[in-house]
Amino acid sequence: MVDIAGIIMKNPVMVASGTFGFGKEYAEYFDLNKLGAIITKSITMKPREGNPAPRIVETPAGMLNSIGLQNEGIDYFIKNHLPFLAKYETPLIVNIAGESPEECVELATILSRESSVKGIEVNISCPNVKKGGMAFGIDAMLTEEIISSVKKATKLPVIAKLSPNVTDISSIAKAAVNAGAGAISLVNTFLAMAIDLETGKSRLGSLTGGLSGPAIKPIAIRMVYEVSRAVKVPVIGIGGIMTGEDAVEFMLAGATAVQVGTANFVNVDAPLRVIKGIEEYVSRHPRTLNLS
Ligand code: RRO
Repeated sequence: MVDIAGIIMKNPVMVASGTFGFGKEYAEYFDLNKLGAIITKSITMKPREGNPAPRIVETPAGMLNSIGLQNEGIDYFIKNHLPFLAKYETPLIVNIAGESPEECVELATILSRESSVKGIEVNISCPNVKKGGMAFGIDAMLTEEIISSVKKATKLPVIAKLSPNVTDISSIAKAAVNAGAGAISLVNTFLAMAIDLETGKSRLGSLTGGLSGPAIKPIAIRMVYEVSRAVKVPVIGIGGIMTGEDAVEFMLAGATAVQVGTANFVNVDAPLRVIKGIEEYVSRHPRTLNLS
């Protein structure tokens, strides 16, 4: 059992926002009840069309994305995605993104009325939007403002998802915890770029995007290490986790749980492989990692 701000999970493996849609496609391949928790793609108040194509580019040991927060809005989510997700016993955490503290408050208020929602992950770290997103998460004062507004609007556990695009991740994490975050997810993607040698232009329609995958793992682990020593709430490690061993590395650095992201695009059952890999590690090293 793993307790993240009162969200009780049967194992420490969650699926990262934006890499698992709303679960339906993956449910055709495995039982979603096997997951520690499900985190949805970020939701905004109004539908968003997202950024111009191309939106995804493969890079050495990673990928760039610039989806631009495409989603159908909260009303559509509640009507069309929530009933499906509510059928599972796996805790459901909804990731919210707003252009303003007010939008985040509105989203949290609406989601708090839904009994199937067990937690809110606040995305203050999207690198691909002009307003909100990373602009909040790279500023400790704005981080504190957003998280405390959301916290006042809901009794649900609030998780702050942080951006790695900062010089001092611990100070941002401390601001989020001071504001009432019950856990910290880190990291979102690294602002990055790739150039097409034939055209001489960016390979992404929006020029820059967020780098994820194994390329970022060591930096993410360093950040988890720093933050887990700076705050007293659980840290959820994210960044290039492909195997159980990767997940264990994050846990040994200080993470209480992990999220599998980019790996979901490589293997449809990536989170199950990670769960199995952690179990195998624990049976080989019962004293190194104690998850009971
Ligand atoms: O939609 C996106 O482009 C996106 C989001 Br909201 C995010 O939080 N992180 C990311 O890499 N892409």
